[in-house]
Amino acid sequence: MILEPELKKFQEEIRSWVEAEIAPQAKELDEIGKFPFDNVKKLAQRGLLGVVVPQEYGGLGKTSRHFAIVIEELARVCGSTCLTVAAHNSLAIGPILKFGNETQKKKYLPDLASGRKIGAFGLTESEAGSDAGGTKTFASLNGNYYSINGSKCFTTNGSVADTYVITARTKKEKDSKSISSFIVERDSKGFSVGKTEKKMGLKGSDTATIIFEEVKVPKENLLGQEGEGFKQFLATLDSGRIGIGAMAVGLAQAALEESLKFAKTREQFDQPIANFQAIQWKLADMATQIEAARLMVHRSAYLKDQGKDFIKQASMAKLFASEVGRMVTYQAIQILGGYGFMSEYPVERFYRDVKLTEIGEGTSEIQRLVIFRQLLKEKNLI
Ligand code: COS
Repeated sequence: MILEPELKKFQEEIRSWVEAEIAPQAKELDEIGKFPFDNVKKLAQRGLLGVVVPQEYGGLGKTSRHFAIVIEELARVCGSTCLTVAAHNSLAIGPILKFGNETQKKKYLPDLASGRKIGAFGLTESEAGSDAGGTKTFASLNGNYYSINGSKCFTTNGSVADTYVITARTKKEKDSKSISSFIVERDSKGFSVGKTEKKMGLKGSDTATIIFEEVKVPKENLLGQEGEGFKQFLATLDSGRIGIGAMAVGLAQAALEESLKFAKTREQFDQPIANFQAIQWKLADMATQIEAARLMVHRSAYLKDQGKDFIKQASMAKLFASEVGRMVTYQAIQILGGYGFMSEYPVERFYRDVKLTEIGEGTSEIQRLVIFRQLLKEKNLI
C-alpha cells in the first residue's frame, strides 16, 4: 500500500521503534503470560497511549490512520502489547474524548494519554456479550451519587487499569434508552477485581472480571446524559473495530514475513521450498489478502477522520481483516510445516493471537449483522 509521505515516515519510525523496544519481549510475554508493564512505560514515553488525543489534553493529536499504523506495527511484533494499547486508546480514551464534557476531558485525558493511568472499558457481562444491551449492572441515583452494583467480565486491562468507562442500566426496562455510561476510578470503595483469565492467545494482555458492590460514583462522572450509553458504546465499538482490523493486519503481516523468510531458506528435494508453486501461490494469496484488508482498514479510518459515516466500513474492515488474519496465520503454519507447529517459531503464536480479532469488539456474526443493517439503510450501495 502506498502511504502519503508523512504517514510513510511515521510508519517507518514506529516500525523501527517497536522492533527495537517491543519485539524482544514478545515471546517471553506469551510464554509466561505476564502483563507488559515495561512496554506500557515505554509506549507512554513515546506518546502512543494517547495517539488521537488532542495535544491540549496531552496526546499526540494524530489521525485515525496514524492510530491504525501504530496498532498494525505493534501487532506485527507483539499481539499482547498491541491489544493493551488498542483497548486503552479506543475503548477507554475513545468514549471520554467523544462523549465527555470539558471537565471530564481535562480531568481524565491527560493522565490516560501520558500513560500515568491505564484505561479499560467495561461492557461485557456473563449474560451480555453480543447482546451487550442485556447488561444487568445497575446504577441508581442517590442525591449526588450513583450507586453501582454488578460485574463485567473479559475486561481487557481489567486488573491493571486505573480508569474505567463502564455501562450500567439506569432504568429497569430492557430498551436501548435504559443504559448509561460512567467513568469509574479504581480506588472507589466497593470496586474490586475478580477472576483474571487464562487465554488461548494474547497471553500477556490482561483480561479480568471487575466487580462493583455499592460503588459510589459522583453524578459528574456520567458520560453525556442518562440513557445515552447504548448508542455511546455502539459508537465506541465502531471506532474500536478499526483498531481490531489493524491488529489482524499486523499479525497477518508478521506471519507472511516469517513464511517468506522460511520458504527462501528451508530446503526440501534439494531446493528452497519457495521454488515450489504450491508455496508460491500460498504466499501470493496471503500478500494479496493482507493488502486488501489493510486498504479497508485505512479507508474506514480515513472516513472517520473526514467526519463521514464509517460504521459499515469499520465492520467490513474488521470482519475481512480478522478472517484474513486467521487464514494467513493458518497458512503460515502450513508453510513452516513441523516448525510452524513448534513454539520455537512465532507463527503458532500469531495464529493463537489473531483468533481474538474474530471475536472481540463484536464477533464476525455481529459484524455481518451490522453490515446488513447498514445496507438496508443505504440508497447508494458504494
Ligand atoms: N452508533 C450509534 N447508534 C447506533 C449504532 C451505532 N453504530 N447502531 C445502532 N444505533 C442506534 C439505533 O439507531 C437505535 O436507535 P433508536 O433506538 O433511537 O432507534 C439504537 O442504537 C438501537 O439499535 P438496534 O435496534 O440496532 O440495537 P439491537 O439491540 O437490535 O442490536 C447490535 C445492536 C446487535 C448491533 C449491538 O448490540 C452490537 O453491536 N452488539 C455487539 C456488541 C459487541 O461488540 N460486544 C463485544 C464487546 S467487546 S468490548
